[in-house]
Amino acid sequence: MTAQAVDRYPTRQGVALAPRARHDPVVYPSPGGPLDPAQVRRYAADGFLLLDQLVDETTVAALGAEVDRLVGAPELADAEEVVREPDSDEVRSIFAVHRISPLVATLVASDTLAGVARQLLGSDVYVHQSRVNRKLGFAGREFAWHSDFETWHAEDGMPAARALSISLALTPNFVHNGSLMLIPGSHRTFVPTGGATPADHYRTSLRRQQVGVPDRASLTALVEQAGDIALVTGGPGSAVVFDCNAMHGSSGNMTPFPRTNIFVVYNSVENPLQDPFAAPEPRPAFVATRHVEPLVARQEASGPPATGFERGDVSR
Ligand SMILES: O=C(O)CCC(=O)C(=O)O
Ligand SMILES: [Fe+2]
Repeated sequence: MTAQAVDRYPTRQGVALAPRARHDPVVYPSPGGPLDPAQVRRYAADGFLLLDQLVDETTVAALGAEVDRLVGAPELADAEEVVREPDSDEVRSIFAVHRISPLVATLVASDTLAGVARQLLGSDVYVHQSRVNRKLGFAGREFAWHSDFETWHAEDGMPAARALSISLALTPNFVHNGSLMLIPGSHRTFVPTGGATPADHYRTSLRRQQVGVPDRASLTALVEQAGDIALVTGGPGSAVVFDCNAMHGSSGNMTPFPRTNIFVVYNSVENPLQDPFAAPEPRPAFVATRHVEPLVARQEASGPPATGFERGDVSR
């Protein structure tokens, strides 16, 4: 057991703590990768970057069929990886989906996705978490505003903000079907949350998060500072890469159109998990991998390289 790192991001201490500046870089030096310098600058400034047409149609169709298969698979019906909606039996999320599906494993390890993570994080990376978020038409409920890093730090023991997520759209992400909202620039501020993490918090938080949600005054300040909220829309195969501390959330889906996305969280191999900083026990491995296994590229799972954020549609 390595010594526990100093807690540079106190949160969930049972008292209100003021937001504080992020201590870690957003982008680390690297020899290069799929992104051009303008894209890297944009990511560093906003805390996210849209990658239009990241994955080709055929691959996306295969992934969509794979998700349908997993949702209907009898052997997964009672699996802990499968999380249902708070008010219905519809499948909301499937966690560790790269462990369950070889097709998703190939995607996750592909240079198209992992190469972006390596470039921005400036090191080898491993998968901290993967999941499909389905957000079915009429049934898909919201995700409250949160910073992923706040949870990963408190509940998983992630010491530094040196991780990112890539969300790949398998269905269209429209303006009205519960697409992801991000607060530009919010990644530079760490917003501690109040309360304390209950035992086995993940069992309820993955359905509807209540602890680890920032207060309204802090959220309002972040939005005022940004001047706006970004809504990430795009067709199947489009993706957004966002920093682990970017403040984000999404509304419920009251349209008939499903919004199915695969989320992959890449953490730097130089940022291994410690004991949780503010939780009684670490969460189980299917929500937070505790074993650092650097990704080795499998066969390429995608088509043309990403060609710039201008073509996508981040509406502000
Ligand atoms: O699916 C979404 O819209 C947001 C999901 C999310 O932020 C999460 O699962 O951490
Ligand atoms: Fe999140």
